[in-house]
Amino acid sequence: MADSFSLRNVLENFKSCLSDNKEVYIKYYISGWRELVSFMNSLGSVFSFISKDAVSKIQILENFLMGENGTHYLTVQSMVKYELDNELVDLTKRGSHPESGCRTLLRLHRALRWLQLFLESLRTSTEDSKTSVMCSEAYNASLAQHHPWIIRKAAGVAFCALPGRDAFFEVMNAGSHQEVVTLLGEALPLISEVYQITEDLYAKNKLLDLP
Ligand code: 1PZ
Repeated sequence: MADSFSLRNVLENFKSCLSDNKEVYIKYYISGWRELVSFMNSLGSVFSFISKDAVSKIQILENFLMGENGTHYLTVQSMVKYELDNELVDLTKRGSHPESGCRTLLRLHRALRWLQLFLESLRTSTEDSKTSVMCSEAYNASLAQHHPWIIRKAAGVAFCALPGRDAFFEVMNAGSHQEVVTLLGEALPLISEVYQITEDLYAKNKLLDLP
């Protein structure tokens, strides 16, 4: 394989995400997503409409982080506070802040729920399990409810192009099947914790339906 994706890198980034006082570092959050995107790209061009959207969202957040107000974008917590305090978020309909950090991160946050469900079903899968089925079940239970019909349709087509379970374990590039399963067992609690902290923060600030 041309690039050096490994599931381990994803794990490392999500591990680095949490600060001592349980804030979520945006830097590692987006690095985790970059790794996932490079993985997805290695699966073929059917997925490029998904990775394009993910990359553009990662880029928006990175621009904030590197920009003149970057110190406010160190963590998800500081971003939410900064953008809300300064009225930089379109709360009910898209207006003058269509690409706020808050609404952009929310899209990735919802996708993280998909990832969590998908990896969990991969971890507990058996030889006759189908990746396409696991993937679409995870999608229907998470992201799908936020997507219009046309995107759900396109996603369904892409899922059919997923490699089978054996090949999928292979491309995760983290050793034998058993080693991948073990690594997933370590990674999932971290991903879940990052997800839950973000979910609670967004719920508390009533940001879960940002347009
Ligand atoms: C390995 C298989 C990959 C399956 C990925 C499952 C996710 C399917 C998502 C399909 C989304 C397609 C395109 C664009 C959607 C956008 O409209 C939405 C909403 O954003 P808005 O329009 O409001 O700005 N974007 C999203 O929901 C973010 C989707 C990010 C998906 C990242 C997936 C990364 C997968 C890693 C694979 C291991």
